[in-house]
Amino acid sequence: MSAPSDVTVTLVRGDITRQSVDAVVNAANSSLLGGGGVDGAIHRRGGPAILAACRELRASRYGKGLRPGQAVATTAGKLDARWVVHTVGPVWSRNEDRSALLESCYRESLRVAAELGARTVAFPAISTGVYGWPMDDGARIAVRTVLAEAAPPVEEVRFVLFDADAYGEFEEALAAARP
Ligand code: AR6
Repeated sequence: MSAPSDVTVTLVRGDITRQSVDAVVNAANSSLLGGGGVDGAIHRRGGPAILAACRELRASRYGKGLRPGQAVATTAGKLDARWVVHTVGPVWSRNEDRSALLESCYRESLRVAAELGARTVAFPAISTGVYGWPMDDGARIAVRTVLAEAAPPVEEVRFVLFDADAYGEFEEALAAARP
């Protein structure tokens, strides 16, 4: 699979809440009301405006919560970004192949970001923390889906990886996807 020629995929090691981009993707949970990991960090640094917007979404369109694979945008509050796109990754299962849901997280987040007019989008490694997805497989799915789906107005997709292991797995996945 080849990337649309005008989309750049970059890898950065660091904290996604420190990125200066149009859209920051959050690895949220169905409640949309915050949690640990990336979710906790985004709400902490972004401030209460994000939680207020999430509460409004729960009261209006997502009374039953956001389902795994779905994505929805809010303000980015005090982050150096215009929007946070919240998506809910699948919990890893040894017995059931849930990779279509993980693909859907990346695809739907890109769709929501593009609809808003985002040109730069930062992703964490969705589901690879609390939700237990193996990093090598999570990286392959992330890279494959983004290369296939990212399209204008999105110009740059930046994977922001927290540690050296995650960075290495994404580097390998990217090299394998476009030799
Ligand atoms: N910047 C970039 N990556 C990070 C950061 C950060 N600030 N913090 C953690 N990571 P996780 P999930 C990495 O657990 O697996 C929350 O409680 C982390 O090392 O944030 O999708 C939600 O509310 C890992 O590789 O998300 C849900 O309940 C990756 O980001 C649940 O966790 C994702 O880890 C979602 O679990």
